Amino acid sequence: MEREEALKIVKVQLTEHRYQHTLGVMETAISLARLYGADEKKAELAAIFHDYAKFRPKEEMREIIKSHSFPQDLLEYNAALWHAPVGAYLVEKEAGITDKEVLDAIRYHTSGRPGMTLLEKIIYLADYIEPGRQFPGVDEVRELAKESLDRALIKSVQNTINFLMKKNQRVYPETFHMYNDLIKKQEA
Ligand code: DGI
Ligand code: FE
Ligand code: FE
Repeated sequence: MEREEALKIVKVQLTEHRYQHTLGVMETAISLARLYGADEKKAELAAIFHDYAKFRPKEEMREIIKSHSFPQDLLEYNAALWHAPVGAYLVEKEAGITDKEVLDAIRYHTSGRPGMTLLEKIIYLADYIEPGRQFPGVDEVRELAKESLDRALIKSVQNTINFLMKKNQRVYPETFHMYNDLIKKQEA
């Protein structure tokens, strides 16, 4: 699918603010794909669709997770996690995207997971550092992203875990597994 068609499909699902974020993720993901040798067209497509389900009602997302082969433990954790796997499901069903690498990049863009593919890492990181993002520590991650994808990912997942812990929120185990996996590889 070409960029213009994909953007048109996504635009009506999002607020203007979230659409601008999506354009930022798209540009950042394409740059990272070029820098780290990933497929730029897949990065573009995954970025465009990554937040497709962001504004679906919670109840709809809960029902989709319950009635399909999603990890059911998602329901025990922050609902902010749900739009990623539900998005992968809906993008296939409603927009006809079938590329498994693209769908997995959407699926894991929030929680992360151990053993992330290059494309998954690029979408996760692009979502974190796109130009519209402003939270504390983001500039440090932007700098790291120019040198090392994994070091930038470690810093971003550390920041997210710290952020959740400061607010006394639960952390989805897959996020810890992503962190541990990246640290283990860095030690090796
Ligand atoms: O959809 P976006 O806002 O662009 O970004 P996202 O898909 O990374 O969602 C981020 C939110 O999810 C962020 O505010 C932190 C929150 N969140 C809640 N629980 C968890 C979590 N993020 C991770 N990685 N792990 C969690 O357990
Ligand atoms: Fe998201
Ligand atoms: Fe996003």
